[in-house]
Amino acid sequence: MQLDCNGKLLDLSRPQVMGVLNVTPDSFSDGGDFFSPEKALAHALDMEAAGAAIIDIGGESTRPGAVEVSLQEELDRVIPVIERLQPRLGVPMSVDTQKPEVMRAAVAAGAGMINDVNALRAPGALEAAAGCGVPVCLMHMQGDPRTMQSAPEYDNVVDEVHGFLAERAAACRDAGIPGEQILLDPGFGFGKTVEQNLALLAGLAVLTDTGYPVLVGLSRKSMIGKLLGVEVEERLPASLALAVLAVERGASLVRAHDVAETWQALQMCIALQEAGKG
Ligand code: 9MG
Repeated sequence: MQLDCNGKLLDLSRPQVMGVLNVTPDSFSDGGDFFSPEKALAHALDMEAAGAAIIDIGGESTRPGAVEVSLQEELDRVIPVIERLQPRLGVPMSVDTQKPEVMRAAVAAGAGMINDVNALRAPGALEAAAGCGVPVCLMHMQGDPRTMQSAPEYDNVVDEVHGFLAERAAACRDAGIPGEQILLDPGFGFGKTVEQNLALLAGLAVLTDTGYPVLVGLSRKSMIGKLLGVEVEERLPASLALAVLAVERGASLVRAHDVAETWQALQMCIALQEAGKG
């Protein structure tokens, strides 16, 4: 399965890594590391060389408690980076944004996918994404980043996340986005307790059975810290384990900070799948 991402292809016939590029001063694990355009560019090229099949570029942190940034600030952070990477990257870029104006400007600058943690619910976002003509990733989030971790509640987290994503996918199709351009994401850590995250991972087949490719973001997330008592910079082994567990349950795309290590882990899943044992 190949997705056309604004002229660059994303091959989802096998699991792939989405490299994280946060052009922010305050993201939870790498805030400030790639805030200057030069550092952002170098990091994106490094992630491509390490095996990333797509680079996800965001200018607004979505960590719990993050403050919103203005439209102009977000544009100023991401658009110059996308413009400069467009001729230099062989792999596509996605733009991590909730704002319709950023979606349009990013795709005009060369981005090939929209990654919206708000599942295109902002006013005008659905229409903007449909007009852009690129694939979209719809993520589930209960609440918003400022409040989402205060007391998340579900009767059945797997059914509720599935129902929400199915409804958003239908809204996308009604707005003219073809089904082949839709990815789903359960939104690990976005308004979920550790137990709810684990239930979602255990029940991931409910999402992969929809036929839409499933993206997961588990890299360095706080559920690892809460379960194991380890700091952000010590979460690589658990992040790799979670990536493999997600791929074993049918995930197609793994959003990760540590691209080389994650790609190495996924290649073992692929080897087993290709040997007919996976
Ligand atoms: C931007 N961002 C941060 N975490 C994420 C996750 O888990 N999934 C997606 N799609 N985007 C994320």
